[in-house]
Amino acid sequence: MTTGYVYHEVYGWHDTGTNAGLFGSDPLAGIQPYQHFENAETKRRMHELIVVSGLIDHLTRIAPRHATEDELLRIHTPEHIARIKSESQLPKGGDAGDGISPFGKGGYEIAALAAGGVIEAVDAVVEGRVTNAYALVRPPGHHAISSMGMGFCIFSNLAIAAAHAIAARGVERIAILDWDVHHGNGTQSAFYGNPNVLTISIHQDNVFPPGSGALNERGEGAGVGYALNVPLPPGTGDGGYLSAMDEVVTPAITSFRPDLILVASGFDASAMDPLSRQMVTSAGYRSMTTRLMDVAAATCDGRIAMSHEGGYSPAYVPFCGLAVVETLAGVTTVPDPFLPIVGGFAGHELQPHQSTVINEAAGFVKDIHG
Ligand code: 9RB
Ligand code: ZN
Repeated sequence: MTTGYVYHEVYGWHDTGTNAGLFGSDPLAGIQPYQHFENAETKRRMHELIVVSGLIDHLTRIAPRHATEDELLRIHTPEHIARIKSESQLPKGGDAGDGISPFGKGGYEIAALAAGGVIEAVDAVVEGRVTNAYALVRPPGHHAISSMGMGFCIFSNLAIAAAHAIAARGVERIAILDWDVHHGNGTQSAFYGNPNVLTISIHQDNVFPPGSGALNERGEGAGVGYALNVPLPPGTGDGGYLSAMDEVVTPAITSFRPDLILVASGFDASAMDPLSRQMVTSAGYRSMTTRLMDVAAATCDGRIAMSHEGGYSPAYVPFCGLAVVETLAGVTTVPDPFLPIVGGFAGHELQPHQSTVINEAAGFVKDIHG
């Protein structure tokens, strides 16, 4: 078993500027310049931990490439691509589309390298060069829709890679799990009418995008039943997340019988994240990965490719990410020093109000067929 790994230093050069978290500085309104929430640090530190821990010696490095315009066009409109390309040439760059997702000069090329990095990870898995793969890319992708970027995302990296696998590699059925704490609206919208791509998003109920990702978003037309959402209440910890894996994700993927499993892997459901109110620990992410590898072994010879999304705790994301990539590779390196603290928080066990949501989503699994 081998695990592929994509990273490039220039992912850290995607420049989101000096926004105070979300908002541009505005001294007259009391907003002091700071860092954008989506800055390089969490991802750069995860990569460095992968190197320093020695995990890198167990991984097969995969070089990213730029996604071509034709590859981007499988998901995005020509107008969106042209606008990003032209703003990318401006001295101060532009914005992905919603006014809170800035990018610096050359942002187009870095975003195309993120999408192309995920394509390369998927190709390596589909061609059997590796069993599974993790693409530690930036900018993230799962909120970007056909006509615009949003929520810090420029291009829909994972949807572009899935469309590539189908159009260029003959893959027929793909299951996409999104465990980022926010709703994977962009990935979902790309395949909303498509019964050959199952999208499952586990997220904190109604955080971002506002009003997106409710239980009743289930697909349209021929795709009805092939979008699943599990909007967990705030405060959900390892028990709730593992229950969602056991009661919804595993049965759904087992029924669907995919050829390939993709994961939008954000770490913003962690117990240390500043943008959400969930409590997942590195042990939780480790167990979720094991659960997914088990269902992948049973359905698609273990083929999993993961694409990095959000996660905003510079201290904790590296240990959550390490746990996932270690599990994919079947090795352990350094322990998570935070685990005794965050694992000791009260409330990790599955709670009744979490079960209510999970059971409702589990009720939709009967409509999924292979
Ligand atoms: C603004 C809003 C956001 C936008 C994006 C995120 C996180 C994305 C992520 C969080 C909050 C709303 C500026 C809503 O990590 N995805 O994985 N907030 N955006 N309203 N307004 C005015
Ligand atoms: Zn997120």
